[in-house]
Amino acid sequence: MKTLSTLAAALLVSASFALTAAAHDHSAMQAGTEMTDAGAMEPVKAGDLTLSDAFTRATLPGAKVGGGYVTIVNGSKEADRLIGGSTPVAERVEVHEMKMDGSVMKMRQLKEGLEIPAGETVKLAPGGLHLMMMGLKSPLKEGDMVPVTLEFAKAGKVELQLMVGAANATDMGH
Ligand SMILES: [Cu+2]
Repeated sequence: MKTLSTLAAALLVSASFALTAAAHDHSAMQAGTEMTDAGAMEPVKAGDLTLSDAFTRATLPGAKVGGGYVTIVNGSKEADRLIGGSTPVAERVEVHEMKMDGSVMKMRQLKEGLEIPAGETVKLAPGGLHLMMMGLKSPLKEGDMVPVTLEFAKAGKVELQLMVGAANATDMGH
C-alpha cells in the first residue's frame, strides 16, 4: 500500500509538472503570437524597394516630436535616396541620424537625404537612423496606426502605416 501511494504521489507530481510545463509553453506561444500580430504590417513594395517593420513609439502628452522606424531593402542595381516624407499627424517629416560626438550622442538632420545603396538593406531603428515627425499635432497612442508618406528620388512616393508601439519599443517583434 505504501508503495502504491508513493507511486501515486510520484505520478501526481510528474503529471502536475507536465501540466505546468504545458501551460508555460502555451503562454510563451501566445505572447509570441500577439507580438507578431501587433507588428503585422505587410511589406510595402515600391519599384525595387521593399519596406517592412514600420513602427513608431507612443509619445507623452505635449511631446512635439516622434521617431519613425522602417527597414528598407533595395533590390535594384541602382542606388535610391530617401529624401523626405510627410504625415497628417505632424507638420513635417525629416530624416535624421544619431551619432556619437565624442562621448555625446547627437542627432542631426540628413539634409541631402539618406542613400539606399544598390542591393542593400538600410534599417532605420531606435538609436540610429530614423524618421523624425516634427511638430506633432497630438500624442501618438500605443496601438494606433500612423500613416506616413515617404519620398524617394527614384521610387517616388510610398505610403506606409507606422504601428505605434510602447514608448520604449525597440521593434515590433517578428
Ligand atoms: Cu531625430
